[in-house]
Amino acid sequence: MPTTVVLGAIWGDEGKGKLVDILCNSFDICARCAGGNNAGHTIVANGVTYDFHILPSGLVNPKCVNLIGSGCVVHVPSFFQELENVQKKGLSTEDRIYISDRAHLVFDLHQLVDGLEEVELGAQNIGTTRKGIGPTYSTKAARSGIRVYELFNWPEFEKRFRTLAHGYKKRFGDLLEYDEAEELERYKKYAEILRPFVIDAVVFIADAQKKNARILVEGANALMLDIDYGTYPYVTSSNTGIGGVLTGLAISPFNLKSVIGVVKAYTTRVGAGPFVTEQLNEIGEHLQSVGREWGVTTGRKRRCGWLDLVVARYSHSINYYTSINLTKLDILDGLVELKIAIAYKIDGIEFDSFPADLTLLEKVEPVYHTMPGWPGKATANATSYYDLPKAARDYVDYIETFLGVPVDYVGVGPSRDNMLKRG
Ligand code: 2SA
Ligand code: GDP
Ligand code: MG
Repeated sequence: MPTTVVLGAIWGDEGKGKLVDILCNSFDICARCAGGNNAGHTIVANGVTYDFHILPSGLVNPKCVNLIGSGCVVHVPSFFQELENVQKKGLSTEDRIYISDRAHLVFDLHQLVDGLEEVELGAQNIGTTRKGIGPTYSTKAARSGIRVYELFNWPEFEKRFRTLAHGYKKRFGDLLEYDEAEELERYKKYAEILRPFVIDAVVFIADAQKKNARILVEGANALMLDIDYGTYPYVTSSNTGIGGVLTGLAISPFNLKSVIGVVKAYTTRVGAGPFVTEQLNEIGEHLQSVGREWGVTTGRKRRCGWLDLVVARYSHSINYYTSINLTKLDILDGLVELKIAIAYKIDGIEFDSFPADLTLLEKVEPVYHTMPGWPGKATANATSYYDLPKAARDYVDYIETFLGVPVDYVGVGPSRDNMLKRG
């Protein structure tokens, strides 16, 4: 049975959660493959707004079983807090959420270190969510990280935990105000209550594939935040692109039949780093306020600018999208003129690829294609694609032709109902 993957195509917050929730109706399993509770996925269903961070968005659909895969990093207190929050909103989670025993644990210690590293970087800071993501993937790569299953062998866990804390204390000295004994004590309790959620996810995914279960993979963050292909070092610390799906879930590459790239009708970025089409003017402010562009995890204002198809094409050349979900088209309602970056210029010379070298990116001037908006008409809450103003359909057609990928879904509002299926 083919697996579908939903991936953020740009710098995140494109509306992946909403698409995952809509698609979940046709899937048995929803699986996160990478990242941790730095992610913030919003779903508006039946008048209720849910924000998911480490939990997969498939929890809103009562028939869907959810997995936090081996490539993820899990802060256990936040996992339980989030579970409680969604239960309070009426979702039943019993026997519907599992964690891979190979996933790495994020400790409060990692979160403190995340903050200290950001302070150390000063003006060059990454603008992380301070959820401990970078330090946890760093200790994973350095082979001093601790995996979920280790919680169930307490003497060994305690030894490795103390070694980890000792290493950080040596590195940060008095700057690290941290109560090691207190955190360790809490994990003794977590070891008991976490057990029913922990599974061998390799066996789980292999069995699911044998049984022809329908698997939906929920990407977190987005390609331009990928540790290898994003705007390094202004990235998160996992593989947020298609590569992370295979390593994070041990899913058969031959089952991947559909990769949906989620692209916002304009561009946003939260945190530091290059952003060629950023609009530090009234257009940027309009997109930020009308689009309600605030971080779901940190509440930070998101930076806003025009759609950048150079970035989208680069993203497609890595993730090989089979279709696109264009979201938040309604936020462009009311604008007289729209711009789309279609090439970059450095020192008057035009090129159409996305450079790895950040010093080159600093010099880039975007080459814009200008299109008319649809002032006086609205896309918000449209119920059929063909009811959209002609100029809005032209905007969608332009993106589709430029990327050579069908735009199969168009978002015109935050709710489950505000998704137009094309074709
Ligand atoms: P981190 O915390 O180490 O992963 O941060 C590294 C960079 O990755 C960015 N990042 C994100 N970008 C967009 N959305 C994210 N999730 C939240 C949301 C963000 C928030 O849905 O709004 O609430 O601020 C997310 N998570 C990480 C981050 O900004 C750094 O640039
Ligand atoms: P994700 O991280 O990709 O899941 O996206 P976020 O939840 O961080 O941010 C997307 C925001 O846009 C959320 O507040 C969504 O409810 C909202 N949203 C998603 N699609 C649309 C859309 O088509 N139109 C509007 N107006 N809002 C949308
Ligand atoms: Mg988000």
